Amino acid sequence: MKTSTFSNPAVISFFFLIVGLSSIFVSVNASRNHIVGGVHGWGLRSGSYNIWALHRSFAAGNTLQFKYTRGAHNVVRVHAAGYEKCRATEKESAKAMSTGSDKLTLKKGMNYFICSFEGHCTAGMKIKVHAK
Ligand SMILES: [Cu+2]
Repeated sequence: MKTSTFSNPAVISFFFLIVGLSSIFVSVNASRNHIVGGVHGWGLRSGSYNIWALHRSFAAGNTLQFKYTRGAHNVVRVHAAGYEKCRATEKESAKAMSTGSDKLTLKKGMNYFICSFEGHCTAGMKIKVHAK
């Protein structure tokens, strides 16, 4: 008697195992959190945050966590122009994060963030990240 490959219980179990493992992998990947600047966090320092970002890969749905002393900085999601000019629009500023431990979810494509405290962005508190 010939049995179809797809009615074989071992094949079916293997199939569901693979589906299960892939979904676990996808959810782990989506929930990945990146602490901006690593142990140095988000602050005034020498060097660009884009160099930190260069050595990492980011996916849409990942989060960037900005850690700093509350009241010393903030985080504002801006557009490309705001990133270049170090200037957030009124609408963007209204959504500024300032808890000292802010998590922002990456959108597919380029994501731009700055600190909107006077002079901080021009001093280097800006980051752009490409999410796959
Ligand atoms: Cu700042």
